[in-house]
Amino acid sequence: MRTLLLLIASLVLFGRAGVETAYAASGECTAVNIDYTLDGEKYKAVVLENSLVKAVVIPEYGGRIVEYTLKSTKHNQLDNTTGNPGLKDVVGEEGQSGYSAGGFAQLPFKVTIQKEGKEVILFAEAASDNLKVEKTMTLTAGSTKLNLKVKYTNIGKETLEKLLVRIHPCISTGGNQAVDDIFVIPEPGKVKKNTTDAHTKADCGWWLAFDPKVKEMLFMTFKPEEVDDLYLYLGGDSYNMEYMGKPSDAKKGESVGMEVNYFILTAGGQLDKMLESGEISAFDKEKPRIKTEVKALFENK
Ligand SMILES: [Ca+2]
Repeated sequence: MRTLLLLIASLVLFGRAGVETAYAASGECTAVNIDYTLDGEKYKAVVLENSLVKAVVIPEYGGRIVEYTLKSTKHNQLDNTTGNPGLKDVVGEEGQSGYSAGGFAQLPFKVTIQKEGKEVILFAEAASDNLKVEKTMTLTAGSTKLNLKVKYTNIGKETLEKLLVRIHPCISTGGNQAVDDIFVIPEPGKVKKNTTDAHTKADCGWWLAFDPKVKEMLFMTFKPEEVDDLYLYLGGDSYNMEYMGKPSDAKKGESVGMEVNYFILTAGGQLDKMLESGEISAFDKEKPRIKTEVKALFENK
């Protein structure tokens, strides 16, 4: 039954190839196939869309997300201008080379749309000799939230040691690169701002980037138990805000994974609603500090 449903979903999806983005009415989330050109290369891409945001995924190019765009301003919050564009994930031994580190960011992924309506869920999968990667990207009606789950499973015979997942987005908050962007990286008892390249222990479950000129914020949440290290990397006018997972051994059949959320805010007041509704969940201890930091940025304090 599941196979049949997936087949139908694929037919529906690919039956609409070539269509430009669909109008996504309020309360509705859609997935549409489009032709997409990036750095002179032509790709088949999938657009996930609701009334507020759209996300463009290129299955054949590592299943990477190359656009996370606020529709009201048309600002893509991801940087597409680097040699390794958009948001991708990799796994490796301690995050370095070995196993297929980086390789999955280039491989073609098989993509299925699992759901459209109140939310749209894109499932992408690919495999190497000893690892299978599965990822799920979800947009929810009436929210800017982009939820991403990645899971790497050992499908070989040998135990893979110290597997470490990295989620690696090239970011351009407010639709342009670093220039004046402000980074807020909380640690217990303190908050770092305007930092240069930094590794920070991932204890608090959130961090953000803010563009003070256009007043757009990329607010990010994650599960501290899955993340060892937050890595802010500034490269010229481009930057990454990278998640480094906790290294863990994976026996045959075992998995390592990570779940993260991205939000786009254009006013401080939006945050209160998101916290109240549970859209930004957990972090009760952190809520007062999140409110203070976000408000101060939007009010230019
Ligand atoms: Ca910016």
